[in-house]
Amino acid sequence: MAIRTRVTELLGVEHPIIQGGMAWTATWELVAAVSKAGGFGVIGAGHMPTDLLRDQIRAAKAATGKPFGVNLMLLTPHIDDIVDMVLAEGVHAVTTGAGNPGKYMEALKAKGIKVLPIAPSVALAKRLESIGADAIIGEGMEAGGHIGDLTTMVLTPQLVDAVDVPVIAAGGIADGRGIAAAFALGAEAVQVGTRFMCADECTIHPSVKQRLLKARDRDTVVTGYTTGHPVRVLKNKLSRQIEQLDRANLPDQIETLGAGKLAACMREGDVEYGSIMAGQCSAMVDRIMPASRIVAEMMAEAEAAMRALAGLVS
Ligand code: TUI
Repeated sequence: MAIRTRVTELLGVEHPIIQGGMAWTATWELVAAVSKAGGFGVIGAGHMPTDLLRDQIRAAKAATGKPFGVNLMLLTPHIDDIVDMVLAEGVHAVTTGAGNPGKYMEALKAKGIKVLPIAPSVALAKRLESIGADAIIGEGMEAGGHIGDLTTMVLTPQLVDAVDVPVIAAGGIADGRGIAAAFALGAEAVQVGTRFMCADECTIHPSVKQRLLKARDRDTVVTGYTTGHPVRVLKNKLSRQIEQLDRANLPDQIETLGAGKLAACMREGDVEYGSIMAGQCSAMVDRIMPASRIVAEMMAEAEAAMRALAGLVS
């Protein structure tokens, strides 16, 4: 059994599962494993230096002949260099986050690179469709990292009604029931981040994986509202410090305190004073397993959920 949609066609993949392009987290090892499993792996560029990202792209290409992509984090200061390098190296698709990729759209499309922007609102999605987005990733505020303010449940159907290109649902999807729910809302694929943090092939520090396994339903918090870039993280000493700075309305101090803290968490394993960016569905992740099993299990669950729903109709 397979689920075919416009997104599986667009990306040339077997399964409608796109792996979230998580900074300092989605490195070539995870990306290659997801793509080999029939999903779409995405390298998280974040603030990564351009040379390092080039190495990541080459390593992913060497590890798999399957399609994969790069997430462009548009707030990074050297984003122009990164886009130039991605244009030169070539990848199947880019996802974009934390801004409007309009400036780069023409050049990317001219190279045959599909552009899948992440949009947290209907207005932005419509604008992005009008300038050539190949699909829209609607990311709800259940997601980890930088978020908008709508939930996946309300954002997805509104995007589906507003644009003609396919919609990919993101935020809060960690098992096959979530895939079935997203499809019921009209999505044609899902983006999954947090669940893949506990893939064997994900190279984040083992302490972060253990923290995710322990997470309970109310363990994430959104900090940094005063900076204009709110971020969902697992609660720890750093998140409590940032909450205090939010209450004191000191956004500049939040930016200073937050600098380098995602890498400190994901690479060095500082789960107390590092930034544990992860989604609300952290509580639903209870095993570490190969990426191929995550993909296979989620697809089997999705198919079972869809059949069970069809069985309710008489
Ligand atoms: O980008 C993400 N998630 C991220 S980026 C990131 S790095 C970072 N660290 C600290 C502060 C800020 C960023 C960690 N997690 N998800 C996709 C996403 N994109 N969520 C929200 C948006 C977004 C927001 C505004 C996309 C477009 C947008 O447009 C504003 C405009 O320019 O119209």
